[in-house]
Amino acid sequence: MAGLVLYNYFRSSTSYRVRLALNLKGLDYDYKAVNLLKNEQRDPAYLKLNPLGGLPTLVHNGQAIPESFAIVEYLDEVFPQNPLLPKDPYKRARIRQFCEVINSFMHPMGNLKTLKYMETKHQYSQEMKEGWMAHWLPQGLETLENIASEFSGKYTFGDEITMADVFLIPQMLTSNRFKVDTSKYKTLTKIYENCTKHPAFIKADPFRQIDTPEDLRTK
Ligand SMILES: N[C@@H](CCC(=O)N[C@@H](CS)C(=O)NCC(=O)O)C(=O)O
Repeated sequence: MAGLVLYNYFRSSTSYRVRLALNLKGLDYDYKAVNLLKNEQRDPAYLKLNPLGGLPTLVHNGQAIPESFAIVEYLDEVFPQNPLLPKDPYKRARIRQFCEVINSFMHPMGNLKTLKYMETKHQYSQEMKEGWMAHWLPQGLETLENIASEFSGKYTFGDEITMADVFLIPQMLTSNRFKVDTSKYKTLTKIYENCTKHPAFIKADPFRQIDTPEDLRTK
């Protein structure tokens, strides 16, 4: 088990990124479920590991690492098998750019705390939340599509899976969940179809985790 413990939630897209990185590297880990709907991410014990109360947190040999971007990079450094970044510095920079569009621009727009705030302070209905997402997410998806159409092969950057795919697939799923039409992004759709056939992606799928509720579980 290499002393790896992952605090995560089946539906959290940032958790999904880290499950993907672990699976792609063939690493076993102890799955600790933190239920976002029960606000368990605000429990004082969890806040000691992750002061912003976000999922996921990886604990490796007793040391906690919050933030999925930092975790994925850490795993890639400590477990070099099946690298998630190529050697070429230019491509590495463009992959990080691609991941940043997702991590810094797209993900915060749909984060639970963002949408909860809109709901409680500004009386946002589900329809208004979908309108909010329909405004912001296509801007990110458009940028991702342009980058992917420049670099893609079977996956986002050529024919090897990289960190870009680890960030992209969870965000595509979130976009679809908020009824943002991703089918018009042809390159991203092709990559999504290729990735989701891969065993590491099947194993990390939100609808196949130990904390996936029965009614959402893939049969
Ligand atoms: N930038 C952080 C974001 C962490 C984050 O906020 N994750 C979401 C789940 S996808 C969460 O835990 N939200 C809890 C909340 O909004 O209260 C990361 O990549 O790890």
